[in-house]
Amino acid sequence: MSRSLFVGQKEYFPGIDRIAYEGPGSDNPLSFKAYDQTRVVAGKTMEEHLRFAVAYWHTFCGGGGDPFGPGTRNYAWDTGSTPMDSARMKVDAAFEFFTKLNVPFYCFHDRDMAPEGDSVAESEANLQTLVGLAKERQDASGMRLLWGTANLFSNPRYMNGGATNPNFPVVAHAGAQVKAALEATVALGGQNYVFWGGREGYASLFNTDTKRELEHFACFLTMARDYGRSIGFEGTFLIEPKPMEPMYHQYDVDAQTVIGFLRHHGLDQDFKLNIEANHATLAGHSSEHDLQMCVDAGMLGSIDANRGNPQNGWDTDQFPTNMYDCVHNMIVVLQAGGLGQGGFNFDAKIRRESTDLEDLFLGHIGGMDAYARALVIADRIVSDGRLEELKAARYASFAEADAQRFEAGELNLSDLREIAANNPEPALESGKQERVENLINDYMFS
Ligand code: XLS
Ligand code: CA
Ligand code: CA
Repeated sequence: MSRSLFVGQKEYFPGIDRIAYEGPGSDNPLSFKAYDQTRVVAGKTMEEHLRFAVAYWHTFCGGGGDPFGPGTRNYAWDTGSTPMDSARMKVDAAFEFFTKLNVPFYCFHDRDMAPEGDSVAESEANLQTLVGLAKERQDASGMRLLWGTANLFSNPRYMNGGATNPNFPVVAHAGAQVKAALEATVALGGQNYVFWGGREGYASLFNTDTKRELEHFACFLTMARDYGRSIGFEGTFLIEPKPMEPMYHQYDVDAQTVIGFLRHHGLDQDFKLNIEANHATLAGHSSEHDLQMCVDAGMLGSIDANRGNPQNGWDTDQFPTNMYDCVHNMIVVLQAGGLGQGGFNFDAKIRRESTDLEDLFLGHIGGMDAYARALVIADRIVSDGRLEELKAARYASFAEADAQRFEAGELNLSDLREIAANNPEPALESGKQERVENLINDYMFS
């Protein structure tokens, strides 16, 4: 084992070496079977396409607790003599993990990295200290920050929301936190800044002025945009939709809701969307649906790669291993020309029953291999072109002169009535759903 794989005095993942690509024939569970970072697919390496990120919160802050019981994992980095001490150890553990996993990016909330202090000033100072350490570790390892964000949902003061809280002093606290988190993101060269509307929503209409809260939200996002730009943040602001959990109703329900909101408030030039697969399914969609809505609007920013559980509607944040979903998502991403400065962030946690240290690696390896395989399959599908041909064939009638005038906005309803009345009953055109589904399976398993 090379000592360069860990930093500081202590090795937090002993016995685990750098995870390498060993190919499909390997039976080493701590190796990549499909993710070969240098392999070129559709003109870019796998690393460039996928831009994988580790989520600081699930991987280093989640011990497996749930509403029915405490955590099942005790981590060595949680044993510092003070919260700041543990936070420093956690940074070292995190960078050891990133280096061993060989992943290029990570994402964090302010409170994942630095403990909250007794005052705004102390919280800011804590964050600056830890960000300084993370910056040193980034410079030494080559790791990059995909996005930063602020946790506006854990502290009890945010129980009724952050930016949309009916109590203005709480809104001010949310502002203070976002200001500091933006500064941290800039200091770490973050490529994006995320707003997930944790408790931006409500439980009862009887006590909530939704119009006012949504206006406050837009006001707050505008201030954040302006402050970010004023301190040199050149990345993309991202909104991450989610329909519920923890709030009964959350304002950022799904992709189309957020797109409409951003456009309505003139924020669509600076903001895009971060689509989490499990949030899309919680909203009653598929993840590829929400991705496609973003692509159609020119607003796909990044992806939180995970999955829910088909047996319930919860936000279980499992690692993505369902190949059909991964392939579908990758088709949308490839057809859109890639994620730009976004990436695939594993907003995923190992199960409460997964108590070995190596399970953290196994979860990420599984997700990375799943998306690497999906990339190869999706590239085959997209470059072969048959799927697109079948799709285009369904719209062939729009090449006709009247249809062209319709698309140009040159017809009115009376014109449509004349066309309908003067032509024979339209022939039934099959949607060919079974044909396209079979085709996808042929690509996946041939
Ligand atoms: C929670 C969200 C959260 C965001 C970042 O459900 O997924 O983790 O990604 O605040
Ligand atoms: Ca989630
Ligand atoms: Ca997420």
